Amino acid sequence: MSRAYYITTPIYYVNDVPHIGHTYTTVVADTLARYHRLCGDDTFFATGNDEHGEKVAQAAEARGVTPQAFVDEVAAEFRSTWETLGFSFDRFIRTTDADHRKNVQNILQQVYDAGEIEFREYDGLYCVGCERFLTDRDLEDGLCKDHERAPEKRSESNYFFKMSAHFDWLVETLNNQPDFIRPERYRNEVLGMLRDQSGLEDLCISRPKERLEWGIELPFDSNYVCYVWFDALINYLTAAGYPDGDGFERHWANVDHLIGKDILKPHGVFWPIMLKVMGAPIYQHLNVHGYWTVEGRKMSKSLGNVVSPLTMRDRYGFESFRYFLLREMVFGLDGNFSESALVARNNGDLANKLGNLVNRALNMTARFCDGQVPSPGTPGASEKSVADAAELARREIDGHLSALEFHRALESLFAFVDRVNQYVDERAPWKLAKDPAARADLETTLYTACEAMRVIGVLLAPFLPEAAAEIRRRLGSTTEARMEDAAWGQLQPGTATTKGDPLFPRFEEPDGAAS
Ligand code: ME8
Repeated sequence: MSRAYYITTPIYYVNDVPHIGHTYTTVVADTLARYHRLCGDDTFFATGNDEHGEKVAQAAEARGVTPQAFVDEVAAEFRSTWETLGFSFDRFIRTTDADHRKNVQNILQQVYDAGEIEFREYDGLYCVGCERFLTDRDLEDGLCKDHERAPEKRSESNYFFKMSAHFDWLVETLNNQPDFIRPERYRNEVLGMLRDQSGLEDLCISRPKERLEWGIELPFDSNYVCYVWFDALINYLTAAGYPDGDGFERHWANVDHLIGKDILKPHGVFWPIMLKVMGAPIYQHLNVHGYWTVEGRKMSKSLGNVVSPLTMRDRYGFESFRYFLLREMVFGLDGNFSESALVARNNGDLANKLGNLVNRALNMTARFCDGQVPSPGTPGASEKSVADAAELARREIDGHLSALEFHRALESLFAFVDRVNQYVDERAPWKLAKDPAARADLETTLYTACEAMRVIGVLLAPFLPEAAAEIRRRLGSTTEARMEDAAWGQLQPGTATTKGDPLFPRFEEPDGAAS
């Protein structure tokens, strides 16, 4: 029986256009979703947009349009970009969706009825960038650390979620489930926040309408709208069909959240406590990745160094960019993007290793075997070692993906590509072709090279779905890949093959890049 699996990305704010950061998280989620589907798991993948809150209201006002018109436009752009890039999401959720608004109101009422929300007077320093009141810890020289601007002094009556009553429970949960938040450094970070609770208090979950109208109205007080984070986190439930949609319970029982380190506190502290209070099962894993810098610098609109996935696609092809993102970043640590590093990865791994293998295996099959997969003779020690290497790659990829080590999974896959290239070099089919007595050896060699390519076309599918499908197509298969197909020896002799263009073009070093 297949296992259920649910993977989420953060829902991105609509006051920005899709960039390398959003693309990275979504590429990782897409890779995991595709891997689980490959393994036959009942997989659900959700992404979307976070559309309420003060920042959005301000951005709409600056553009002279209503918030609804503004979010409709930007959400359409996000969605179409994600579709253009081929992400395989099952639901694109928007927090303005009717089912989501209803869920947020029902949950608020439930939590209020349970006595977990209280009305209080509050004075504090508010950062519009963070959409929350700041504490001393959030400040450096009087400025918000994240947004480098001065917060505003505000005094308001508001509703508070009595979150602090549950901190001890959360510490216990983190201690009992070591992989609840991973990698471990982020679990420790959350434990640190909970230990010295200076940065944590009860959570203000309302905004008076006189200040902000753009949000979901509190069901128990129409003078207020819901705080954007309380609304946004609930998206993960709505997207999977909460409360009684088809498959909701199954998927929710196996949910993996994926986020960047910037939003650790709401996901590591607010969210598990919200789930506990509403009586829903707590998520399985919170997976936290690091931040991309660009040519060694923080990415920002003012520096003009924001990397767009569509620009990268136009310049290098999206899969080359996708490969770079997965191969270059160690999940959990920060990574640096540079076009010259992307070009080096593209030329070195994709064009020279993988592209070259596909190219020569198919060219020689065309030349020496009329384009048909030949019959293998009895496999010798080197054929067996290639078959063993295929199985090792499959096992290693599985282990690395379970540990979120995408770069190592690709290293294992490319170690197999290297092994096959080495095998072809050793067997030198171009020499065997000159000797009629070596015909059986030639056929065994080309069969082995094509079979290895077929297995690569399966194992590569979660990472580079288009290139993988193209490899399988050139070997006569147009069906979706399944993990069972990665077992050695399934390629049928006599299968017609197609040569095709180079799988990955080589690129010149970009102008001005360090060599
Ligand atoms: O925080 N490097 O949305 P957001 C890596 N709406 N990842 C990056 C990145 C970078 N330089 N920049 C952004 C929000 N990201 C909320 C989320 S969820 C209930 C609500 C990615 O548009 C990374 O995944 O600011 C980060 O966590 C997310 O975009 C923040 O997206």
